[in-house]
Amino acid sequence: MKRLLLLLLLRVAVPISAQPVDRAAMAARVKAEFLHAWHGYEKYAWGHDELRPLSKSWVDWYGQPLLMTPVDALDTMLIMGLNDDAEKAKNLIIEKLSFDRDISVKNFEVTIRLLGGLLSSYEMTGDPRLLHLAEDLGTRLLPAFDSPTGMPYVCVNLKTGAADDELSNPAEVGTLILEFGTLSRLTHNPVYFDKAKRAMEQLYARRSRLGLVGDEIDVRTGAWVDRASHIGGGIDSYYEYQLKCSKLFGDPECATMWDHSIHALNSCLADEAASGFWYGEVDMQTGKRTAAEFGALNAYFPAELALSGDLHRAERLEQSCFGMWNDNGVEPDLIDYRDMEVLDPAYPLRPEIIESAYYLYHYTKDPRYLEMGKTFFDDLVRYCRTDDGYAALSNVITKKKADLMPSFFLAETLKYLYLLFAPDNTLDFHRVIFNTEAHPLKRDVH
Ligand code: DMJ
Repeated sequence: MKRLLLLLLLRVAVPISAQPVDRAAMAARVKAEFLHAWHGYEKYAWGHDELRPLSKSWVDWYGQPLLMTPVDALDTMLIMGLNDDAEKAKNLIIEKLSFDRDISVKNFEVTIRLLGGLLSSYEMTGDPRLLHLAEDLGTRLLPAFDSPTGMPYVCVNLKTGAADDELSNPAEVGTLILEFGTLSRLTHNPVYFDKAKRAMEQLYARRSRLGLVGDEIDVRTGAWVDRASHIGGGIDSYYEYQLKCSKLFGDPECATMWDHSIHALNSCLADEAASGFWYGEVDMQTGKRTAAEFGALNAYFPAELALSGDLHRAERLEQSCFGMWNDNGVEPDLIDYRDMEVLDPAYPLRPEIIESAYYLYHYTKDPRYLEMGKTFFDDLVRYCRTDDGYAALSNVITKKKADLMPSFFLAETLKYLYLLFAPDNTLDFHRVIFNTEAHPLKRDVH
């Protein structure tokens, strides 16, 4: 209790600068740091998936390169106006990226990073070779959906189409429709949208009478394996895609799913605690509270609430998240919000809390969110910058670094920071929907 009181006092005492944030100067700083990280990738990991910033080496997720970082980073470069770097990255992708590989990949990760990145870069450049790569990838991923329920297996072999791993979760089942649906729209082939929509509907049909889903599901039998219901990792973007599917495609069923889901989340998971407003964890069948855990991944939710029009809850939740960040100077991956105890001290350079600040600034124009963004950026530079890139933290309390610069740092973390500070017309917010990896996909709006 003493610890909680102390933390609350410290949090109130976080200084708010008397000077307004200089947006242009901040945008220039973010862009410079993006280049610093990208040049680290270029120097030590060119042609591979991700930079290892401490050992100055590289990693390929599946033993063969799928160019995770260049594909994830390309639209950020285009948004930042880094045209020469973007051209070089695009040439690498076109010359070297091949999906004709005998490797079993995670459908979810490859969809949100590679399919999403290729599609948004195609929409920005109009280069048909990017769409061709996206279509090839989407076709190779389709066998993942060949389960008895239509919910995808976790992994699929890009060459043979062999799909495996039936123990999945709502995020992996339900975070595909923005990318697959956009691919359908651009290729005029409905098969991609239809498969992803069916998977979503099958999952939604298995919600409890409270309207909640659990943490793990068997895609062969459709039976729940873990009944823990929350908005964090493993479930998070299932909700995000219900809302965004309704906005990107004007899809009425997705809109209904979101309406029912958000009602259930606000009724069963929303939680008032001494440390703020949160969404916790309950049993999906009984609604009984099972944990008071929240983490860096959950911090996407203020953005969803804001996008749905619920600014009140969005602002309160982002304030709680900001407290979670400030307690250690960087947010941990998981806390118990009853006493703010750190349960998982890692920080893998995640974007979600920044994404939410960007959405909230867009909707409210409240300079508080610029201040927040500046805090996030300054702390990132202070604790995560290395000689040749940026490193995740293995522990936010000790600030010990880890040898990893995930591709989403360039796709999301720095993109959302840049967009927060860049001129409002840098990207027309109403004309795009960001996939869960921050790849903006064009809406059909006039
Ligand atoms: C990203 O790959 C995506 O944002 C995903 O939805 C969640 N995990 C990471 C970022 O934290």
